[in-house]
Amino acid sequence: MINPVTDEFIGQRNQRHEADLRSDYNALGEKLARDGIDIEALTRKAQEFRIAVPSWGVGTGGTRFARFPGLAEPRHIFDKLDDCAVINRLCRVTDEVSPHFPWDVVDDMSEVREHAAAHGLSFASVNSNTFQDRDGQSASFKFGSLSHTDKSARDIAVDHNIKCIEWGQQLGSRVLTVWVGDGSNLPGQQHFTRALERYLGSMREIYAALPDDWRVFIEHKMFEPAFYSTVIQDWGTNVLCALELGDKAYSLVDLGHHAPNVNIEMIVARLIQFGKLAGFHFNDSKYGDDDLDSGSLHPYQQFLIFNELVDAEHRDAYKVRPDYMLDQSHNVTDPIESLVTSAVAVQRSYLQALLVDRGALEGYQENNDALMASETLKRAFNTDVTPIQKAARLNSGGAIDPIECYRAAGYREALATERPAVKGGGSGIV
Ligand code: PSV
Ligand code: MN
Ligand code: MN
Repeated sequence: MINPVTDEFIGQRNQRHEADLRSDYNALGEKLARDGIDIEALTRKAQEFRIAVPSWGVGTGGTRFARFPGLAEPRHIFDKLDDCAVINRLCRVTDEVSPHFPWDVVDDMSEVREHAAAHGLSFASVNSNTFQDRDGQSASFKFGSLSHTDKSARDIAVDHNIKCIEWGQQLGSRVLTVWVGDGSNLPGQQHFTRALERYLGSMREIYAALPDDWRVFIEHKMFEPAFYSTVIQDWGTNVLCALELGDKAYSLVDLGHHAPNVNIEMIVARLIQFGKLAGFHFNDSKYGDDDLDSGSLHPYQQFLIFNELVDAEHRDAYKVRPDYMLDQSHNVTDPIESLVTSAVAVQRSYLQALLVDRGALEGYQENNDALMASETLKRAFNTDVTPIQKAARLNSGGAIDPIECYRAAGYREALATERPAVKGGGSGIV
């Protein structure tokens, strides 16, 4: 495989930006020092930050209407890992990949693990797919999977999740994420209680198959592909199921899986308080599960979520630290560029949240000074931490300007012959 995005190439491109970065970094360092903040300590935090990328995110996404594949689309998990390696090489915060099964299954999974390791990548949570039928499947998921009325369909779904754990073990993962598309399209179609009982029955079987050091993450979603009701519709049902299953079950928050205007940062605070926050699928949205690039529409909401996360770190409130992952669909951009930009956008929210003066905020909260409490958050949010992020990438061997570097390298063009054009069409509603 030809890969022009080499460490050497990145180093050469960085030379063009180093002088500007040094002066921006020094200016920000002086400004932060006046508030008693050490820019070097923040830069180390930026370098330690990690967020996983989804294997499915590196392929061009689609809508219900069409899919328009780009140049050099990845053909299989090995190509996907090559693309993930480029993302990590540029931004140096995405050294974990989250695979989706059966999309990413091959005969010998040890080859997948070795391929990833050769790129310095390892595996985050594994995701099960019971929202699509396989060829020749004996009972369909059309009316649900883990909650289906037909036991034989439920058994196929349970069995698939158990296989996902086994594939995950071969990859060195220790988390299974379960999202089901189960639900109903018309009032009366489904008995709410019985459907959830069936779901819990299936999940108990999966839970029993978890190895000792594994956890299971439950993902809720308000609608789509079911449009009237979903079995795990919100964080309430999610956390009730996690409590019902036991200590290895946690609730995962995908930002796009809520009604518009829901106070997601407050959900995060509640899940932390009761020790049930699994982690996140980051993305952004305007209307529903739009899967837009993280921080592209609601950077303040993303910052407020990180404000809760950093507050929990500060209070030493975690039993287990939450996992961060991107879960996006890239329909009109190069997925590599979107994933790099999004990883940087999430890292930015984290750094801004680290800037919050927690002592002052607590004082304003205790004294009911609403205006100054809000200003304390905004002061942190309005600080441009870009020089810290650039310096962190430079220190870790990444690109100061990752998109400029990626475009200059001509990665897609170099791979165009090896990865022939694929046809568009079809529906890609998930
Ligand atoms: C569903 O909308 C979802 O967010 C779940 O995480 C799936 O696993 C993922 O998208 C990919 O289809
Ligand atoms: Mn998701
Ligand atoms: Mn989603």
